[in-house]
Amino acid sequence: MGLIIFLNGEFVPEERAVVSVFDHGLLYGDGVFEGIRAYYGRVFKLGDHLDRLYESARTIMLQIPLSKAEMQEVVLETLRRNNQRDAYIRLVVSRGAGDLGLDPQKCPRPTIFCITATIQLYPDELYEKGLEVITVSTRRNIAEACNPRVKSLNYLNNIYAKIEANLAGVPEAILLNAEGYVAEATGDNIFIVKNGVLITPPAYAGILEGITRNTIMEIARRKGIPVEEKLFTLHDVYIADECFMTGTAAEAIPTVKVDGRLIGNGRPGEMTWELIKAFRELTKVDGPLIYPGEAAAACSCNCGCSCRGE
Ligand code: PXG
Repeated sequence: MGLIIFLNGEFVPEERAVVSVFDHGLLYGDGVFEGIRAYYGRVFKLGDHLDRLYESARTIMLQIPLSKAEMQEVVLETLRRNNQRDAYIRLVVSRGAGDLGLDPQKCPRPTIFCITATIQLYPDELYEKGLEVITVSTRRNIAEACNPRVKSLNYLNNIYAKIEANLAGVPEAILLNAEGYVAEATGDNIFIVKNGVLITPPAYAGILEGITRNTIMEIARRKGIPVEEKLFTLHDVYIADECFMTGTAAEAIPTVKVDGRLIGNGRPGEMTWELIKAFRELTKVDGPLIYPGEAAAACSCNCGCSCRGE
């Protein structure tokens, strides 16, 4: 059965969920978006995703005609209309239809849509074995041009890198920033572990501040693991004890080979696994419930999930 999509205030079957060819999201990549996950009947870190969506919109001077509370309800109601408890959610606000010129002032009404789909995950085997990645020649956009901190619809920079990864036959690629420091992957943030310290590039390295990234840092700090946001180079990656990538789709995935160099002993690291496990536990309890009545009917197995003891 087809999906029900939220589009500009209506819930419509997917074959009717179409936007104008004059939409500047399509013509120019002028818009913002979020990729969000629902787990166990809750939308994980929904508040953080909405904050980032509205922050991205603010920077590109796109006025979203819904409050955050209304937007939260859009996400929850789309999930309900599709009877979903676990999903990958794509929330998009584009500049809307205008004329064929660039001028955003000619676009009176933003286009808003929400798709709640099933997710294509990396196979379990990749989590057990770890990813092989390469560094690509494409550099991450400089902040003064198309700021990577804005989650805009303009992803050509990342797509160039993805094409290089595809050509090399690997699933992800590391991008350096214009200064040659490690920035991030095409759709994931990067972490390394060295001598017990968890290290990830800072926002000013020119990255998207991933919500998974922030959650992993929070979990690590709670566990007493030292965390540093600092610039590092490829040499630091090659000599790291552990490496992993984080993103809404991948969660956290061990990375064991970079540009042909084995990382550590070439197997997923211990700290990486400790963090992945803690992250997966958090997905059971974080975020607003899709079906609010379920709060009282919490599971009897006491695992924090929403299985209701079934
Ligand atoms: N960096 C970039 C450039 C991203 O696009 C992340 C990091 C991770 O952020 P979160 O908040 O998810 O932890 C992202 C988000 C894909 C795909 O198909 C990935 C993203 C967005 C859209 C598509 O791989 N990742």
